[in-house]
Amino acid sequence: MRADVLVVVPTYNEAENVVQIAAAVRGLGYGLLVVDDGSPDGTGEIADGLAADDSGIGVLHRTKKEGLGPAYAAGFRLALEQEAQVICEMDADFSHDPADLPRLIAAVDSGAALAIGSRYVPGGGVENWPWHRRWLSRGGNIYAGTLLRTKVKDMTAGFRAFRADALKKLDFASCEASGYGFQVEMAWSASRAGLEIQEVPIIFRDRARGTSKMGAGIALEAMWLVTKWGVGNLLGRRRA
Ligand SMILES: Nc1nc2c(ncn2[C@@H]2O[C@H](COP(=O)(O)OP(=O)(O)OP(=O)(O)O)[C@@H](O)[C@H]2O)c(=O)[nH]1
Ligand SMILES: [Mg+2]
Repeated sequence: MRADVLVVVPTYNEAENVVQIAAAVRGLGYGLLVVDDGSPDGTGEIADGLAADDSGIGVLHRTKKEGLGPAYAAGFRLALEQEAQVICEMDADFSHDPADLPRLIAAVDSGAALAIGSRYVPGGGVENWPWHRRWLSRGGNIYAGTLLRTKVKDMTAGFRAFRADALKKLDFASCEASGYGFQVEMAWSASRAGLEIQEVPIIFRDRARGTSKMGAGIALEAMWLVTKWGVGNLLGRRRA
């Protein structure tokens, strides 16, 4: 049991995955917080049913779908209020293997402020993703890494563990991005704050059940914001 660890899982129409993902997290002995944006398929109600039988599960209901960023920001606020010491991010669709959570948490236990489950360090990778998703993810990461001048190889990764005191230093409530640009924004903030970031290799697998929420709008938002931050940073450096 690790009552000090809370795994935050955002959900939107994950009725086919939420029971199994909850069982996997609870089986590892970690607390679970589901952040559901009023899923029309009843994910939130299913999660409520699980929470009624297990005090280690919490459900945060939000009224409308606002994207990953605001869902995580609300989840982080609650996690810190509840005094969790290690706060994890994980998708509900098993693209992130819950069995990798102990390695992420171990990295934080041994000193990292932020552990990122990374596809782009030796030992990491992607399985059964279509070529256009691979290209988008790889290209997006190279673009973000170059423009933002960070050493983090997988900026868009959504499988993470934060030490609570490190998370408190990051102004997650003011993040601009609502899609996976949020992940880039958080990794960049952590890097600028001088926090110790450790990338832990993971294999990312395409979802087996349920439908993707990823769309062109999310990718464009991330690209636009990275460009804006990168250019702003460059001008700021020149002025300094
Ligand atoms: N609360 C909330 N969760 C969301 C929202 N959008 C996506 N999610 C969840 O965030 C996680 C990642 O979303 P996915 O749809 O799997 O996006 P993705 O992993 O980039 O896309 P795929 O690889 O195609 O599955 C999943 O657990 C989703 O249910 C949202 O607007 N609100
Ligand atoms: Mg997914």
